[in-house]
This record gives sequence, C-alpha cells and structure tokens, in this order.
Amino acid sequence: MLHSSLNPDPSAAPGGLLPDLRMADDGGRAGGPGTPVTSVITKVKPKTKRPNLYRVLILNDDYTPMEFVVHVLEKFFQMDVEAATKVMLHVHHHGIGECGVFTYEIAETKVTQVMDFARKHQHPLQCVMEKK
Ligand code: TYC
Repeated sequence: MLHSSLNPDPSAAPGGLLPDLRMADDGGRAGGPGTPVTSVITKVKPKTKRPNLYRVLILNDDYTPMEFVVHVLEKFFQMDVEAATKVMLHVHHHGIGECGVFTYEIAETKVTQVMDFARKHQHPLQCVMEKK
C-alpha cells in the first residue's frame, strides 16, 4: 500500500519519520474537533487590605474643666470614669493624649462630635486626628 500525503496512516506506530498531525482529543467539548482549547484561571488570591488607622487626640488648655474632659471621654470614647480620668490627667500633664484609634470616617466623626460638644458648652477643648 502506497502513502503520498503528509498524513500518516493513523494506525501506524508512533515515532515514524512524519509528524503526527492528528487532532488532539477534543474531550467531548461543545464545538467538537478543531475547537480551540481555552481555559479560565480560577485561582483566587485572598485580598484583604488593612484600613488606614488614625489616632484621635485631645489637647490640653488652661480653661476646660477637668470634669468636662472626663465626661467627653466617657460620652464619645466609651471609657469608664477611671480610664477617662487617667487620660485626662495625662493630657493635663503632658499637653496631648490619645482617646482612641479608628478608621478615617470614625475618627473624623469623633473629632467633629467632641469639637461641637465643647463649643456648645463654650469650652476651648481641642480634638484632632493624625494618621498612625
Ligand atoms: N488643664 C485643664 C485644667 O486644669 C484640664 C484639661 C485636661 C483640659 C485635659 C483639657 O484635654 C484637656 N482645668
């Protein structure tokens, strides 16, 4: 029997002189033989980003009553009277102190709440935030 084309006898043993040009197995996919093999990358990378954090600080002044500062720390920072007194006295002696650490929007809200409350009671208490 004579073969003159590039297509080898499919029944011939592999490793002959001519390349094996038979279609790859289509695996029974839709489209049938000749459909391009495509794949979808399905590996999922866990992507959790830590939020930027901000310290909320209060500043000392000569006029705001100590009891008012303690009240502010209890009201807006969920401190008990002992913790609030410690923070207030730290600020009184060192000039500045931390009320808490929050994400941007929470920190901004705390600063606004404290400043509005102090102004409403005509105290010069200052509250600021800084990126950690
Ligand atoms: N220094 C104030 C006083 O002697 C008390 C005070 C403490 C004010 C902390 C502000 O953030 C402050 N009355």
